[in-house]
Amino acid sequence: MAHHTKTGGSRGGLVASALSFEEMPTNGWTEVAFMGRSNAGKSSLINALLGARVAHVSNTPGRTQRMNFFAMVQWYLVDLPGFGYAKVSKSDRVRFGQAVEQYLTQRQPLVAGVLIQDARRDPQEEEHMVVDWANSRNILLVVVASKIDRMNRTEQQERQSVLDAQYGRRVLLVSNRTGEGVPAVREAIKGLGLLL
Ligand SMILES: Nc1nc2c(ncn2[C@@H]2O[C@H](COP(=O)(O)OP(=O)(O)O)[C@@H](O)[C@H]2O)c(=O)[nH]1
Ligand SMILES: [Mg+2]
Repeated sequence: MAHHTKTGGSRGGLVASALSFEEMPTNGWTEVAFMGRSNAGKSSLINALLGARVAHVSNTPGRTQRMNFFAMVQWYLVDLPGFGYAKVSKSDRVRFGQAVEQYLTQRQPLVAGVLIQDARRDPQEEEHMVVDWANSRNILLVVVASKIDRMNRTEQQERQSVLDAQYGRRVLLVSNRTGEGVPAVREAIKGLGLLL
């Protein structure tokens, strides 16, 4: 018992699955929000980062509708619902949209975001909104483009320069399948002063 640290033992543990502020942790740990379109590979990236299957990987878009708080070493990784819930009813879409919007605009411990998109796609309105949100709240944003294992090297280089130009920043290309590029995402998070 004595040689186990409390934080180390619970690393990656789901501590809250929230629909509103009342259900969120109250101890003030820094929060990093993971965002992306459904099916972008967000849960897979979280699992690749933590080296464990903590986040639910689903083939059904929109199944993760709650804001899921995973305990890291004195910070929370927050897995937000994906944008574009194709199979969720319109009222659910509105409700969860508002809850997430309130979280993104008002949550005090939230200092950074990780936006994940499929590297083969161009950013759409939702991705641009995330960039605008981060700029307006002075939130540090890491942009990750997934599924590069689906492209050859030439295509990867082409998408790297196109996405860098579209986002106006360096986009981190990853494969959650092979793990390529994942260490760079880990380093970016550590660069925020957070232990991972
Ligand atoms: N080939 C490939 N498939 C991926 C990658 N990341 C995720 N996927 C697949 O894409 C689908 C959606 O992934 P998931 O992590 O659930 O996406 P989420 O909806 O954004 O959380 C699943 O079938 C994953 O196995 C990747 O880097 N490469
Ligand atoms: Mg998911």
